Amino acid sequence: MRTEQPQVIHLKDYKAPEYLIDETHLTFELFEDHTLVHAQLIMRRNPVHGGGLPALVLDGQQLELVRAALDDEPLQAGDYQIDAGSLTVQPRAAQFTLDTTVKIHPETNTALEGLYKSGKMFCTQCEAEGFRKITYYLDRPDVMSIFTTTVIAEQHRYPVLLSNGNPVGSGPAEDGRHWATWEDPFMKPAYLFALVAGDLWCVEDTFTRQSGRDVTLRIYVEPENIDKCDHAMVSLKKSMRWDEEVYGREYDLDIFMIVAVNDFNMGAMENKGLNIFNSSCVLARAETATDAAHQRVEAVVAHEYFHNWSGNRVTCRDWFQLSLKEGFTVFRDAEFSADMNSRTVKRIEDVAYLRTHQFAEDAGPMAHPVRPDSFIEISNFYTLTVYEKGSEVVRMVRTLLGAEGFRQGSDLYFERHDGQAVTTDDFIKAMEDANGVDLTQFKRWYSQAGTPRLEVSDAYDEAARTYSLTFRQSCPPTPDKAEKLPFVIPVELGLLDAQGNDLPLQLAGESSAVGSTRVLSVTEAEQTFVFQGIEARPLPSLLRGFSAPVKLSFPYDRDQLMFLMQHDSDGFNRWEAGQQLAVQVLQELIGQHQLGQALQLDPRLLKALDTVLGDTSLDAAMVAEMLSLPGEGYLTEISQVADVDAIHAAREFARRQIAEHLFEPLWTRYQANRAVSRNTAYVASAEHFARRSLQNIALSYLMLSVKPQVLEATLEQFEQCDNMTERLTALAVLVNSPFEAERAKALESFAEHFKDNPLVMDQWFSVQAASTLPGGLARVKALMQHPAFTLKNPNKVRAVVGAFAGQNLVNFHAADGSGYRFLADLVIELNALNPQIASRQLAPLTRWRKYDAARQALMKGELERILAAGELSSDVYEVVSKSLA
Ligand code: 0A1
Ligand code: ZN
Repeated sequence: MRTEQPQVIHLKDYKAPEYLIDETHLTFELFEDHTLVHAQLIMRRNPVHGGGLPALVLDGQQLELVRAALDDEPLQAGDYQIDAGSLTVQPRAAQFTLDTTVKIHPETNTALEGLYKSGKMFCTQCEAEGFRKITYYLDRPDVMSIFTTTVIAEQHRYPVLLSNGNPVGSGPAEDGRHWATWEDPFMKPAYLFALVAGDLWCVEDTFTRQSGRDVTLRIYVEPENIDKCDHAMVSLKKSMRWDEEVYGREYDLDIFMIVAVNDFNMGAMENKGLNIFNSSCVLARAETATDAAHQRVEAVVAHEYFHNWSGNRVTCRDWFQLSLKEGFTVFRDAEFSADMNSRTVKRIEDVAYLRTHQFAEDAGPMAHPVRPDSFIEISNFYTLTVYEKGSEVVRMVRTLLGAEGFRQGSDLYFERHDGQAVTTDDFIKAMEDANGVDLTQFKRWYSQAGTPRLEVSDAYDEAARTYSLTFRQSCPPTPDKAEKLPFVIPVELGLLDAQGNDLPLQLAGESSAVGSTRVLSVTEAEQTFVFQGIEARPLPSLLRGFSAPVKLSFPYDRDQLMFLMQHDSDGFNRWEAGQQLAVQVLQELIGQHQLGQALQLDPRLLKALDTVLGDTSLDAAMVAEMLSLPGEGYLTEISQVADVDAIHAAREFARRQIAEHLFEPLWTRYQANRAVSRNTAYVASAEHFARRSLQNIALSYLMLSVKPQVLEATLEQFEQCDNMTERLTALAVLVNSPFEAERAKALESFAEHFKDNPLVMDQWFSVQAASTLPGGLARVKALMQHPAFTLKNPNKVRAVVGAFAGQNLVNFHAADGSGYRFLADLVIELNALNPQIASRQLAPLTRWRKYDAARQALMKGELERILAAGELSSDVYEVVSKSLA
């Protein structure tokens, strides 16, 4: 809970630490009703500062100080000051040793930050500022130290004792206890510290580094999950090889460990040599995890592994630099996934996610630059902007420099800053120095919030045979800044002739064409590019591969979009043309609904989708992506004022029309793909993901027809399949269907079968919470009474509350405000249990500006009620107060 007035921390106030910690020696004595932490810190005055010995202020929260000594002399009460957030002592020399012992209570820690218990095991989460809940320390990323950790616990309950680095000793202790000591030879900040104690089993493998040395790999899980680790292990080995091949980065310790825990606030954590994972991001096997879950495991394992270089060996100077490690690492994991699976499909998924969620954040009250200027609670800044937009910024650097130049830049960055805590400016400087370029203007992507708009118009001059494109960029005001300076926007493009072929591209002033797809740098508020030698008016394909995170507009008509859908040589832009066509058609339906007119679907959308369905040369996953209409969340994001009911009605109408008019081709493709699935054992590979994704989207359309043969097929798939992807889709299709008896029976048999598997039950919860059938809130409340539900487990909260407020928009935004009231009550309750989760669940309420006046009033009313609830954590306080500002 917030114990003092919330303080705003500013980047401009950064000051190097007064003292450094060369060595950190920790001993943990774990008991059932408390834990003792002994810390010995070998410290010295930071030489970057002048003389004098200012007071030493160590961070510490919720710690009971048992003992403190300075250079072996016990400190008496008057020798130090303690307040809610710190311990202050006065050093007497430039070098000294500080010993402390504190008592803490992991057994009652429901915030899941610091040392806590997940089920029967002890584990830690220290990023960003959790270490201060473990011991008094300089808990900031620019204080790096060598850690030695001893863990002492009851042998029987906690046979496995782990920490960072290499194991250096272990043995029995008194009273049925035992100990283990770990030494991490690499300097690291406290946020990378980790400790685990529990009754765990592990799968073990080895990886041989390019340079020849072996690394031991271990994945630790609770015994019942030992059969669900293979996919993560394979993913880990692929990641290690990929980082060697693509970035020239080898692993550095003799052992790399992953531990799966059930109670975890985020996806996973890159602690040095000892990654701790939300079990949902490690455990996967065909029977219990979907294709999406398999891909997520592969991506998160890679992400955490890649942090070993982009984050651990080179870390952040302060938390404003978070995107230094997160944006870069998301970019690295996205490229890894693209290399392992379908590159175009991965890009489509990422862009759809960015445009729905990050663009909404960038347009809302919590909008902030990729490198924020200030915060109250750093936990609130693990955002889509820092992660996903941050990754887009790194991607643009690569687009501008080319793959080779980018690699030279990253080599220089790692070499120059190994072992240091640095800034995003240092990252860009390495890119500049390695390539001899000036990225000063480009750096505005780090300092200016908001999503730029890029309006494009064209002109064709028949006499001169020139074609010109004019770009106008602007960026809406955000809470931090009203006026924005122009960005550097890399626009990758091509020009299509009447046959759909890319034309050679020769800009005015160039002596010959330079390729048929190229990157233009738009750097001014308005800028025109002229192409020469163009025989007839071409059709531009703009922002290929989504080369910049902007809102692009060009006045395409629907026939032109259909043409691009079929002919664009850029797979991403073929999909994008289909999306834009669907957006135009859906917006027309929304308008009709608002005017009370009968809905009339433009048949061109049906024709375009029919063509896609009939194109057997197209990758099945691409067909599935192109059949997916833009989501309600995206349609909300691009509306001035989102009409929730009209959006839902329009989209559902279009889906039904598609099901009706394209029943035959959908049925054919469903049956063909289901037949293959029926006769093929599950494989987690791109080709198999593709088949199942087409099969499953086809089934979800087909069910809208309510035909008996589709019900029969759904039940057959539900009962006979060998994997969770097919089973869960069949269940979701039934849950959203009018077949009540079949729905109830399927839900019951699923729950009976999987009741002991919490991750599968999360899926069972979330398909129901996301069902847009009427009565959503009542269903959600009933789900929360289910014995498998608990507010203490973040995955359960996300599965029920997150799915309801984030995906079930018609029900959450019910006009009577019942959804809002429910969420506010929940946030107030969660605030006391787990502030980070409470604050994340709040996001949908903060978007009130998007809705009509009546809903705005209801949403704001709930935010005000939360604010008045008192005893707010800094996490919740910051989000609520900024949303109301
Ligand atoms: N660094 C981790 C994410 C993470 C951040 C904060 C956490 O607790 C508040 C936990 C994990 C990553 O990017 O994977
Ligand atoms: Zn990360």
